Amino acid sequence: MSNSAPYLDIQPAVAAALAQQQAVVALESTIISHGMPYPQNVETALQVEQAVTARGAVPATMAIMDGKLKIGLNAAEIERLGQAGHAVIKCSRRDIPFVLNSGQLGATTVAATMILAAQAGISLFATGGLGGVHRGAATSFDVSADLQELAHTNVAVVCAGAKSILDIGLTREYLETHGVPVVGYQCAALPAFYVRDSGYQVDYQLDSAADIAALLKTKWDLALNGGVIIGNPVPEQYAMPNTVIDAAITQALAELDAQGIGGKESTPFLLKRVAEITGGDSLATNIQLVLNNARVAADIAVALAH
Ligand code: PSU
Ligand code: MN
Repeated sequence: MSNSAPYLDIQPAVAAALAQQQAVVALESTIISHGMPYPQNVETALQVEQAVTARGAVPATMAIMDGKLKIGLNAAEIERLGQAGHAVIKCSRRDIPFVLNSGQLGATTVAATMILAAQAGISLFATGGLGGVHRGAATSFDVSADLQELAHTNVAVVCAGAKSILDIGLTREYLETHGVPVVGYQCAALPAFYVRDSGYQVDYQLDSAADIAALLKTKWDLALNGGVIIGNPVPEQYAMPNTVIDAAITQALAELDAQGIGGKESTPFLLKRVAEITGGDSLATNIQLVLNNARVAADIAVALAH
């Protein structure tokens, strides 16, 4: 049993929805501080919240702020995170107690957002892309803590797959070993963020929010603990050409190597460089896929609440 209640600051609208067992969707904040430039990061975060609300669920953006685990942020708090950008501490599981006790500003990764969501009793979460097994992990040992969290924590993550800055094949193997199902929402191919097809299949395709909610219920009723990945491809009209993305990723990876960047800096560096190399196109794609994931997560949360 955890004793997390004194550490949580749950926004009133989120607390009310949880008390009445209404649909809530968790949202992460590393995507705001480290995943997109200002001011598009703030604009997108607010639009994502509106997309969740429009589908009948309550959004809860997570962060660590003023010595509290924040379950739900207001617009001023989202602005604060977005403006501070890379000055905000990127928090995964490891970082939570330190940043909390120091009173510093922390943004939550997928792993940390799952932890906060689970503490608050939220089981659906929408984001852009997951962390995973990095290319060259056989020697770097760089495997995102997101994958370990999915192995243990009962939160379903709607995402557009993982960027091919990662080794998607090895990421799939890791998830299989740890019993994390990868579901395709209306798709058989696992999406790869900017593109609709990573070249890998999902484990199971499900075509409705109700079917996915039923899967989550069965998994957790059976105490098969851990998360579920719901891959939701970027809408066709916003997908990017494979060649453009592949070239940008190859260049960003070479720069990462040349500069000897590792640890928690790797993913933000790669995200930033890919966005810079591809210019505004990739940012537009990024925004659209996050909005699309928010809608699907809200639909599943509503179905699960019924
Ligand atoms: N991938 C993206 N966008 C992101 C991230 C990953 O396409 O914003 C962020 C998420 O917060 C994810 C984190 O949880 O990076 C993973 O970081 P790491 O690889 O250091 O675990
Ligand atoms: Mn890493």
